[in-house]
Amino acid sequence: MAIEIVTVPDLGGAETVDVIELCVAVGGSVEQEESLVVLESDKATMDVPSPVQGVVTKYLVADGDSVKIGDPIAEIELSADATVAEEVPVAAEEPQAEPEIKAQPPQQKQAATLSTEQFALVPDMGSDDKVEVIEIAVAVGDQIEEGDTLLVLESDKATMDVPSTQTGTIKEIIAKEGDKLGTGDKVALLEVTTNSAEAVDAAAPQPQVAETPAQAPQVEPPKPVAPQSTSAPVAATSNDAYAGPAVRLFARELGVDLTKVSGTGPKGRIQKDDVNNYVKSALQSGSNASGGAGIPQVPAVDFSQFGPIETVKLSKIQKITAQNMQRNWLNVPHVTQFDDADITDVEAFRKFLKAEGEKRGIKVTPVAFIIKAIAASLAANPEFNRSLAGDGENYIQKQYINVGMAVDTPRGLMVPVIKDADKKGIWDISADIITLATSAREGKLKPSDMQGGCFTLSSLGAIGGNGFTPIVNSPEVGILGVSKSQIKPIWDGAEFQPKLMLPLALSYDHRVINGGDAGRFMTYLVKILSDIRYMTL
Ligand code: CAO
Repeated sequence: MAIEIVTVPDLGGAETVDVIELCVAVGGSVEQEESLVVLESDKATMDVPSPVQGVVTKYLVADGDSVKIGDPIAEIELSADATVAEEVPVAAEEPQAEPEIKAQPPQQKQAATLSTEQFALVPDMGSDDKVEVIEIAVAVGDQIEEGDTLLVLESDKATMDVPSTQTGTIKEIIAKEGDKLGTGDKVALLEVTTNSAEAVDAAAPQPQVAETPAQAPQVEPPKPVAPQSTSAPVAATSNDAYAGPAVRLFARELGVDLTKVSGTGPKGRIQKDDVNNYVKSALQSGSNASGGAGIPQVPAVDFSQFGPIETVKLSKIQKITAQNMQRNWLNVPHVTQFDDADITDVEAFRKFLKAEGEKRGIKVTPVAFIIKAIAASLAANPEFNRSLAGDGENYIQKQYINVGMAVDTPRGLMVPVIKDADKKGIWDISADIITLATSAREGKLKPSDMQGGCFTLSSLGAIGGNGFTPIVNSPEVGILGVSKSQIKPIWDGAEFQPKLMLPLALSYDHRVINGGDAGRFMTYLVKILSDIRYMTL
């Protein structure tokens, strides 16, 4: 087997530089152009790429060594099919002040646009386990940007977005929901369009997560470029993190924001293991590795140090509910308004219907009247029957009235929808409640039973409590939380009367609903619940 000795290449003017990172373990394989070591002068850091493909059999330098041009760095045993590059450039990056390293000759820029087909792959997940695809986030024909989520994977511990490492168009989606994928599996085929001049400009190698099919045009490997003098960064981005190109590429593949990763290398430089450890700890704490829009993560706690514990798997429904609740809580500016409705007469009427209900085999509970009243209030206050359009420029006014109903089931919270509630009477609504709540508890709801809701009711009346603030079920804009009715003394102008009062809490999306709209909706709802003759109008 042939051995290649890799030496320190032309440093572009610097006399000596320090070795600050050995990128490949001894015995590890290295691709041509993959970083072998990182060197640092007092002005800039440089990755030294391997000129050949092979196995690193020995490093001839150690972390912290000072080296100069021509010094041997490593021994590489060549792969059988390896070819030696004529000249391997140093990719310099991140100068920290005015660089003294001489500029290399500028590359000739070509204005041509290169279009290649590349596979998006599952990035290294830090283990050999396969995890399930729970959501495909793109469709064929979608234009996507680097960083856009392609699909969502779910392990035992957490869900993880797989971001695209390229900007382009989705040609084909290879993965399906329910597939089990592992590191390197194909997700989708992208048509990637690159301005060739930009490609030549880029100091970092092309991301390796995308495979280039044989027939695709090849993009020239990156050539050395002079370190650019940088102006002060405006905001902390991954570009500001202290890491080499190989680590940056690795972090991009995993969707990791490097500004959140602590570096354990010399002078706090972030190394590949630091990124791995960050992802592992994010997965263990059940958080999204990308840090959830910059929101600080709750640290993982070993509760067993305080007493006996049991770790219980979340059901699929519980996990989806958790994601939806967090998404809605973070996206929707919530306001909650409170009132009590006098349902003394409704309750008397409900009891009056009991005998008839027994004949029909339908039990009428207060929930049927509340749903009927919500439907009437939506008709009278159409602001609550809107959703914000995805473009942020429009809202959608719905002309149908479907009311979702939160159902507490042993496997988690489900929200089936009572369709056309405005067109249904109390018997039909009661029958729907029974059918849907039973199906939900038995796990027999169809997807269509849970789609198309305009507004949601969350009733804890049968359980208890004075009030709670429900979370809007976005993209709906309103939700009514109902608590347990109680007899209360209500002043009628002459004396206190015992009245059955129903506590109501209306949460709404303040982007779509104003306080005045909410006040009118609630006042109308209270009025018709207090006197159901209004429901007939
Ligand atoms: N005040 C006082 N009593 C009430 C009431 C209220 N607001 N609402 C219902 N009740 C009574 C009913 O009249 C019934 O009593 P009787 O048997 O004496 O007539 C009893 O409570 C039980 O009602 P129910 O729960 O069987 O049926 P329902 O129609 O009231 O509710 C449903 C159906 C699906 C809304 C309910 O079963 C349920 O799952 N509620 C939980 C919703 C939930 O989890 N919300 C939170 C979501 S966010 O975490």
